[in-house]
Amino acid sequence: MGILNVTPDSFSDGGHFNTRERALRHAEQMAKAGADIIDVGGESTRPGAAKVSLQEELERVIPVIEAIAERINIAISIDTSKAAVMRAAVQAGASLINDVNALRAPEALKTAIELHQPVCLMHMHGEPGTMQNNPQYEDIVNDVRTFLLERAGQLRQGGFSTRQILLDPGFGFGKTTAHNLHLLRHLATFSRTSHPVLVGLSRKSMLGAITGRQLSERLPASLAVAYQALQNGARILRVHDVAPTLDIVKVWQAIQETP
Ligand code: 8Y7
Repeated sequence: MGILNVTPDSFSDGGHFNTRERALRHAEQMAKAGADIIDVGGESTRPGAAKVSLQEELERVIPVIEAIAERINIAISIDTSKAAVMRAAVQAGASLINDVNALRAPEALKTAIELHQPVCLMHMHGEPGTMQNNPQYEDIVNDVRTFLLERAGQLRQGGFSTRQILLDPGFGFGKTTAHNLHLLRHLATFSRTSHPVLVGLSRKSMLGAITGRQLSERLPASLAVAYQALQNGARILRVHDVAPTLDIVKVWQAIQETP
């Protein structure tokens, strides 16, 4: 899964044309590099990021989804927590809902059930603005697992099958580096549920904490954790660097297929 952030660039003159064109080119590059899914997001969920209005989020992501659906043969995921964005995105061609808030926003659960597209439920402790302020857990693996299975149960009651509900422990969302490492080490707890497991570790700050590297220098560390995630049962990797990630997926697969 290649990450496509659709947030206005500093060169755009108030309109969204440059942003859209750049987003489409980036999507084309990731598709060519071998991505199976493009995850389109219009609201930054990074710690401390400003919230985006519904209108603004729709204006950012919907034209991009329409353009990708029209021009590229690839699955499109919509990264949103808002019910109205989910609805418009699926209408425009998205076939996966990626919600870092696990359908807790008003109407989100009901809307996802109506739309009946696969959903990725991600665990987040607290709110983006404050989630990194001393997060605490009783037992992180169990707490995250219990939360995700409760949310999954809601979708199952709405007629979803286990395979249509992806689980994601939400690396970096209200977690210390120690919490993240513990979740990665015990990721098999999530794959053992029979739900597909999706992870987002690409360039995250825990990798900066471990290696001392800036964002732009975190590819080797990102590949190392991607490999470990595959080994522990993850089947969808949400990444910035599609081509290098696909290489490590191929190496991992070749090793798995060897007796
Ligand atoms: C994740 C995510 C982000 C993640 C899923 C970033 C939207 C922060 N991280 N969605 N989104 N899982 N499912 O660094 O880990 O990419 S945004």
